[in-house]
Amino acid sequence: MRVLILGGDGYLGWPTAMHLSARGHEVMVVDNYLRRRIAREEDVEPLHPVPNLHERTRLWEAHSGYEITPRIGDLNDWEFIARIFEEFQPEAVIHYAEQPSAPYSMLSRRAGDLTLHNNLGVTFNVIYALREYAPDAHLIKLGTMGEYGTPNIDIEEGWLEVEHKGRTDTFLYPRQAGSLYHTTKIMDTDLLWYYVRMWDLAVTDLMQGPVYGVYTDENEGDERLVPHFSYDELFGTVLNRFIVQAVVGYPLTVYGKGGQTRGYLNIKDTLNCVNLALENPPDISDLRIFNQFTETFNVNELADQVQRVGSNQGLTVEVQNLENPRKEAEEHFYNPKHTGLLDLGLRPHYLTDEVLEEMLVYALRHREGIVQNRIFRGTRWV
Ligand code: USQ
Repeated sequence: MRVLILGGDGYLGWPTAMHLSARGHEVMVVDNYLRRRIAREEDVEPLHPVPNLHERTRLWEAHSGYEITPRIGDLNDWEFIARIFEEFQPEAVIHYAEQPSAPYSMLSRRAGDLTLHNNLGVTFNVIYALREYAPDAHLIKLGTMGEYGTPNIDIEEGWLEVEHKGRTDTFLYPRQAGSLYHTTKIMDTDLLWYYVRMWDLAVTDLMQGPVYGVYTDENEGDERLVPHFSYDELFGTVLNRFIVQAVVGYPLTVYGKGGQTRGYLNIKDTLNCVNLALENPPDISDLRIFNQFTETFNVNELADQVQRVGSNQGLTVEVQNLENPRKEAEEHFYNPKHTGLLDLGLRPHYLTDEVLEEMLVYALRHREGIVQNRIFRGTRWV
């Protein structure tokens, strides 16, 4: 299949590109290096430098024999995205091309404005490019579990049947995000749902939880192929951050009471989920939604696991409850359904001690590159 990966330089975009390329798909990756630019501006660069996208595709070809075509440009620019779709004629489009950080979106008016315009502008252009150049292509869009927030009832997989005054109908599950970034994902879903109804698009919206890990089947054995690994407050997801903190003896930064529960997944399962969605497309005129995570943990549980496994490795790991810079529920009910991807055949990689050990070993190897001042700056929500 011709698969177009938007945001193909990112933490998940690049591993996805290699994963699908290794399965024999013809892959084009597109990126404007926004993530790299923000990291430079905010001085939050990843654990170690990664090659640019052109260089990565050369390394991949030498490693695997498969070719990936790179394109650098801004998908918010209609002329650029139209050219890409016209040239490549994608049969599937995987859309990661968004500013992915909740704390960054809350940093300043400028950062919020960038997040809003980038995320919605790109999604809108993707919808138009599909209609214009690839109306039969399947769009796989990365959403987030954070679209649902933490409601006091079970979270269904995308949709909720509502009975009201004796009549019933099905609606998008109520959404109430906890950051501007998460709100842009809600707005993306609304845009997609509108155009699915208008233009008969075939869309899968993946509500993904925080991802952890670095190794995938495609990069094991060649560290130049691993994705950028962020441990800073803006771009690092919580478990990746705790691993790096454990390695440098920085007390694990548990925000508030630490009872915040989320659905987590290994980076390997992100790739498997996207692949399953690709291999099992929805019907046209369908917005199919999957909740994409494999296990739930609260922050305290993650900190305890990292502390235990770190201590077994001879590290001194302390845990610190910081005043929460975010505005979020620190103790709450959380029961999200996640059977759709399991029904398609997902076999989860759970968070075992071995997985944590592997991450610790990786971070220890790059210990010299850890800049302590990137770990916590206290970007406040309010
Ligand atoms: N947290 C801490 N200490 C830290 C960092 C985070 O206690 O040092 C807490 C947060 O307050 C939050 C939880 O851990 O309650 C998860 O935080 P996170 O930074 O790992 O995740 P989040 O900001 O929600 O965003 C990440 C990705 C985003 C994705 C989202 C999925 O950056 O792109 O959409 O996870 S979800 O959380 O399900 O919305």
